[in-house]
Amino acid sequence: MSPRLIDWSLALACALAFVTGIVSLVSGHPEEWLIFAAHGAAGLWLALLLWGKLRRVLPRLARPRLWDRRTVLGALAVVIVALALGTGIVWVVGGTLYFLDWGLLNWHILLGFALTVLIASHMLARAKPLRRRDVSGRRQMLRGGLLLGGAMVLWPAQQVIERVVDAPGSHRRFTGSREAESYAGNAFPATSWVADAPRPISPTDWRLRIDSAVAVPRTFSYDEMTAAGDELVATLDCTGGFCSAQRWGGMRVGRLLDGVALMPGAAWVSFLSVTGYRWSLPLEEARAALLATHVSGEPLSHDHGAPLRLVAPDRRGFQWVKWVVRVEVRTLPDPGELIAIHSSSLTPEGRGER
Ligand SMILES: Nc1nc2c(c(=O)[nH]1)N[C@H]1C(S)=C(S)[C@@H](COP(=O)(O)O)O[C@H]1N2
Ligand SMILES: [Mo]
Repeated sequence: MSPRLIDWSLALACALAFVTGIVSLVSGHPEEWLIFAAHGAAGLWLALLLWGKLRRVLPRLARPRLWDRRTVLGALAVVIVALALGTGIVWVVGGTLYFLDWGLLNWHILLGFALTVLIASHMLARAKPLRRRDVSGRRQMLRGGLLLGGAMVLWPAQQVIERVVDAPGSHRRFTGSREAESYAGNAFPATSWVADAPRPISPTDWRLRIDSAVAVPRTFSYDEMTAAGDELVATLDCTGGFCSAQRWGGMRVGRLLDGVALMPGAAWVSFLSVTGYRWSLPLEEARAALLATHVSGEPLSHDHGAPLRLVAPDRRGFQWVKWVVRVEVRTLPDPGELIAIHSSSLTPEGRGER
């Protein structure tokens, strides 16, 4: 393959890995498995292409006298690609590694962002346009096609081999997450999206308020929430890489909404934490979700969001708002929630100061 074709294929593979990686963070429904498969295949494609690229640039990299600023950028990109691929591969084969308190998947996500920025700037500094002869010639097209086809065959092959040899990584969920402490009450890991760490909330003083697009705002006490006695089996699946199936207990959001009169146009339901963290669901999906006070028979612990947390089946863990104090019925979606989940740990409540 011509150097230019390799470079443009690398950029395309990286773009594909980046886009599927971002989409995978908000994918939790089993029907969305293809996103995760495409992400895996994009990574394998990147790995195959990288090998071709390295064969070309290694001689130059080995002689520092030939380096210029762009070489340094390129070398850095190679190191980051290797780390991004490496963290993904080690995760898939079942490895565990913590560095500076962060697990493999969190590093993988960070490296993916860094890589995309680097490749984009490397392409701006160094990329040359594709010429007709870069994309013609049977041998060259065959090789390019083989690499792409190879990646698409390697992905399922790797899944099968892993299962046959029962590799430690083969028990992943389709999202890549590893099962932890299912149906064992509060024993599963607790985590925050950024660093939310509010003070414990006393259930006796606590009230849930439901307002906005409702005729008359209303509050619910902890006892009213538990008295509903609704149950839902659902799997919490954190993008950090663990998942846990539980029998959640509390009140169905549908039951909660039936307790107020919705205004015409009500279409979204937003769940707000005492820290300012919030996430919303379309009305119909929200009705089927649960506001949980209990997990597999135990009252929720503080770390898991007591007195009340959202259980949103087939949504990723970061959408399962903890320490819920308010439900806002909305007529429009809430783009601000994307900022709120990143800034909530800066509020006095999020830092546990109030
Ligand atoms: N208020 C609030 N809710 C939150 C978070 C947070 O940081 N603040 N983290 C989310 C993330 S990223 C996950 S994976 C789950 C984790 O729930 P757990 O701690 O019970 O395992 O809670 C979600 N709910
Ligand atoms: Mo998470």
